[in-house]
Amino acid sequence: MSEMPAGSREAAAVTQVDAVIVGAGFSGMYLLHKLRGAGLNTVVLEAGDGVGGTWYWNRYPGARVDVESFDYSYSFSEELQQEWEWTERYPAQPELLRYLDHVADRFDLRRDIRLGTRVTAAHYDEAAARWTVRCERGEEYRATWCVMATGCLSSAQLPAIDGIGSFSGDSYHTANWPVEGVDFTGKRVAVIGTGSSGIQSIPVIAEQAARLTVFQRTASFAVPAHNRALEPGEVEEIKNRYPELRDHTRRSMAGVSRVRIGRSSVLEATADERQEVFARAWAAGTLFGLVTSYRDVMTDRVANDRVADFVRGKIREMVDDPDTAELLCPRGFPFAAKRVCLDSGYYATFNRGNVHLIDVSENPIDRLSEHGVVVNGTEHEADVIVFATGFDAMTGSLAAIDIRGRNGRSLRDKWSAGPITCLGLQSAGFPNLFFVAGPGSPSVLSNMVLSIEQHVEWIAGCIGYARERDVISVEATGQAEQDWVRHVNEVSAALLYSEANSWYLGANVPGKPRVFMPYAGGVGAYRKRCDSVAAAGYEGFVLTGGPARSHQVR
Ligand code: NA7
Repeated sequence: MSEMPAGSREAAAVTQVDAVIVGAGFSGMYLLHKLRGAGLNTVVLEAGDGVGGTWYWNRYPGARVDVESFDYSYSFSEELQQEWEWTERYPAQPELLRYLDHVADRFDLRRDIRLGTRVTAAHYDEAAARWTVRCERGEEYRATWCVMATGCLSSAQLPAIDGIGSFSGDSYHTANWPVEGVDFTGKRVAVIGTGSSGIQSIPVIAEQAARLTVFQRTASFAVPAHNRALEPGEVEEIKNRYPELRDHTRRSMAGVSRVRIGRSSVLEATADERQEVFARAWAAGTLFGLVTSYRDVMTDRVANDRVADFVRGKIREMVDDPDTAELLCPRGFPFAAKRVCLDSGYYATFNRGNVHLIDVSENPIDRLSEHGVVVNGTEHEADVIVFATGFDAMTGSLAAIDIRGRNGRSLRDKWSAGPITCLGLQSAGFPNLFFVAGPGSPSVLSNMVLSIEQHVEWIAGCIGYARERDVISVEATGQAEQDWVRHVNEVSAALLYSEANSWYLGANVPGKPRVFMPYAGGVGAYRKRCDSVAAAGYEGFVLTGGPARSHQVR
């Protein structure tokens, strides 16, 4: 319903709905489907000109998912998972976007998605128990429920390098890639950044470019993807086994079906046994194979070093020039303490004559000049610069919106020393505001689609429970979120994550507080916790009744 009294410009743009969802990626689309099914008048506001979120924006050459397709897909609809045909283990961005477009059409989602609509503010009106959500072009939405489905890696970061505006050639951030693509033929290309986006794009750019110069500040650990087409028989088998596979993934650590955590210690294994186990994990081609090969890879630095040594050995085997190989060998932080990358020809690319690696760990990039990248006084000329420089992860897309809860308190202020949430789902002082895959939930440490589905179902369940009972507001208590934050910290403190400067910790963003943001306790344990909170009538949350029941429900 739109309120459009004649003559009032401000009121003309106000739309009343039951729920506003910010973001039309995997999260926002499924949530729209769920809330609509529960009878809520729901709108999704999406900054992009298409649906797909991460897979709409990250169109850089070589962009691929790093979790196997049959895991990295919705499980909520049996028809959908039976009818969709994944072509590869690790599909590329166009296929993922086709899938998400298909979902939008199949579930008739588009009529409630407003594209090209960037949300700038969300303010809670306590008296009315309603959120007012404002958009860049002035539209306003008022809603009882507001859900930030804004993604963990959606606030792209350009580095703070001097002269960034003075480069006269073309430049692109991997997460803001032009829809029409970029032709690198005959060009001198500079890529800054060697995280996952750099590692995926470099081999593809190298095939086109006349010359490719890679600027590496920190070498990443990458394991082979062994990507390949899925065989028809294999697909059929997976489809037949979906109930069992999905059930396993929901109770697992990382939310993927083919990984089993090793029970023994690296340190107790002989060198030969270790080598055999690592080689098997390497051959499997998954993000999680090595890290789960033994139980102590993420808890014991010496155990972790054995894995790191194995990977360094593999890099030396793959890269012909010994000096380049040494530069590509990650050092100084544990394996998997930064996100592991999947390699589809990355290391081998450095054997090409047109590819050059510049180490900027000791001597950082001085500045960008009109003609290229200056390091240690030397100008490396380029026609195109690609920034594969990552994201203000997990909180960046929330901080970009002026979110104000009870008493006008801003979420940015509340989180100035690090995000504080109850289960990654809510933050006290912000009633009826939910986050999908928020900080404090397994999110980026897991198969994102599985974690998103779990959050969407929990949020929809909570809203349904509240509506059945005339509850007008649901809000995490300060005590519950403190307890949860303590638990999140305890779990990560027992692991090696804090020994690397990663985006998990916000270490890649100047001035960002160093706090480990995701929940490392595993999706199975996390789901149990969320389910028991719900089963206990949303223990740790205050449910406040409407005018007819103005008492506190809990
Ligand atoms: P990442 O993993 O954050 O990688 C960003 C890269 O950019 C990383 O190598 C950074 O080096 C590098 N970087 C950032 N600023 C600079 C400057 N100033 N100079 C040189 N190098 C710089 O982002 P991605 O997009 O690759 O991947 C994000 C996630 O998306 C990934 O983990 C997957 O989950 C999918 P640093 O390591 O900070 O030294």
